[in-house]
Amino acid sequence: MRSVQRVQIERQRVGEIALEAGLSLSAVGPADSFGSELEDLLVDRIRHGHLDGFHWFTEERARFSANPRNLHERARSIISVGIPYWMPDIQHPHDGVPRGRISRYAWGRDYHKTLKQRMKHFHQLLEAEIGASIEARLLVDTARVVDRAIAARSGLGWYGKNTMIISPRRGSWLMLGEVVLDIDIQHDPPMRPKCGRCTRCLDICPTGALVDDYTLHTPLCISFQTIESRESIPRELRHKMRDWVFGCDMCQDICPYTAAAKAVDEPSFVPRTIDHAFPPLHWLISMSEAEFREEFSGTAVMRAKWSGMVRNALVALGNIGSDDDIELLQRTARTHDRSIAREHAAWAMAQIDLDGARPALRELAHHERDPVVLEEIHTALRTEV
Ligand code: B12
Ligand code: SF4
Ligand code: SF4
Repeated sequence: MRSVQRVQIERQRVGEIALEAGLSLSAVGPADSFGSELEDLLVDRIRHGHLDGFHWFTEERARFSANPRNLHERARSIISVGIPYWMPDIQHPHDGVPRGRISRYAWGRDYHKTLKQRMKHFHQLLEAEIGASIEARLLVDTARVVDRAIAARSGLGWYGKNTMIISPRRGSWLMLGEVVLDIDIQHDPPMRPKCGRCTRCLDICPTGALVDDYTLHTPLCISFQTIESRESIPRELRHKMRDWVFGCDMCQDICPYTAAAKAVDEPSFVPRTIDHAFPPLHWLISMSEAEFREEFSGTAVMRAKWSGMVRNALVALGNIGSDDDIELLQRTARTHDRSIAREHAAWAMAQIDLDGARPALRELAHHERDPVVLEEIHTALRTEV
């Protein structure tokens, strides 16, 4: 097969082929540079500290990512694709077990793998359809492009004030990828944003991370703290994290468009067991690193790493736990081999019952050698009830 750029393929046929490959949402846009408008916006976000915590999100990267042709110089069209994942039937069990919450996109198989596999299949089907080879780049997440800007320009959906791409009848429950091609396909028109005067997502965000319409301050976002950060969770954010142990869906759950989303039957996003959606906190905290790998390998949860998930589960238990949980917390604070776990366990003990925890905290202070853990213990002991 020879590479051709001016092949004819009906826009509607592209959608049918995408569907056949398991990509139920697709829209076609140009591959042109977004130009200085997007560059300046991203640089402005960086300069205001809205992307603090991502050492890779430099001004150089921002400028590079505003032009998709930096990744594929002969690109002529970008097909923005999405897999929706709204499955309202999977619910929090009311079984008296203290459980955390994992955000919906991470319940099942790692979406990078699913999207890449289906996009590869899509590419093959497109080549078979037109009878020529197509030079393509298949992008999910890690490439230096702004997925949501591409999705918005191609008309896959529109930007909500929560910064999510919202698609008609799917809400924002969709994971995005891009197929960058060297062929011309008729473009779809962009959609107009439809938030109107609504500000529900900004109002409900427990940490105030949505600092303005369409503006997220990353260091305040629970998603950043639970997934990306390898540090201690800032003390002032811990109680705002509630029972979230991986990501956060609150600014999506509240959205009237996402609440009206059509349920999908998407096996790749179904959790292997209910514990992969609402994990028992004792289970997460007591897990060894090997058990964590065995349990979560192949899912997006691996991104937080074992010590991150233990840290997150300790914060969640501090927020929702009771006297029944003190024994586990004390044991973790005394014996866990990761200082970040001992630190957050000490915090959680004090959250549940500060006066009751004082003797145990004093005892811990006696044996602890790590300065950060000691600081956490002394802060708790200095606190008045
Ligand atoms: C870094 C990152 C994060 C960071 C920072 C998020 C952020 N807002 O930048 C953290 C870890 C916090 C995060 C969290 C989440 N993420 Co994330 N993340 C990314 C990643 C890798 C890069 C995002 C980026 O470039 N940000 C830079 C900022 C400046 O871009 P932006 O927010 O899109 O900014 C645009 C808008 O503000 C808009 N805009 C600005 N002003 C105005 C004004 C008007 C009028 C309009 C209309 C628009 C508008 O234009 C800007 C530029 O395009 C992308 C994948 C990728 N490679 O693109 C996934 C991605 C954005 N994440 C995704 C998801 C699912 C999530 C979470 C829902 C996960 C979860 N459940 O916890 C949360 C949602 C939090 C939120 N409300 O955004 C999906 C979003 C899918 C969708 N439907 O939109 C993506 C696209 C991954 C994917 N492959 O699907 N994420
Ligand atoms: S994901 Fe959670 S913390 Fe982050 S902006 Fe949305 S509601 Fe706020
Ligand atoms: S909650 Fe309201 S403001 Fe936020 S994204 Fe949805 S419609 Fe827009």
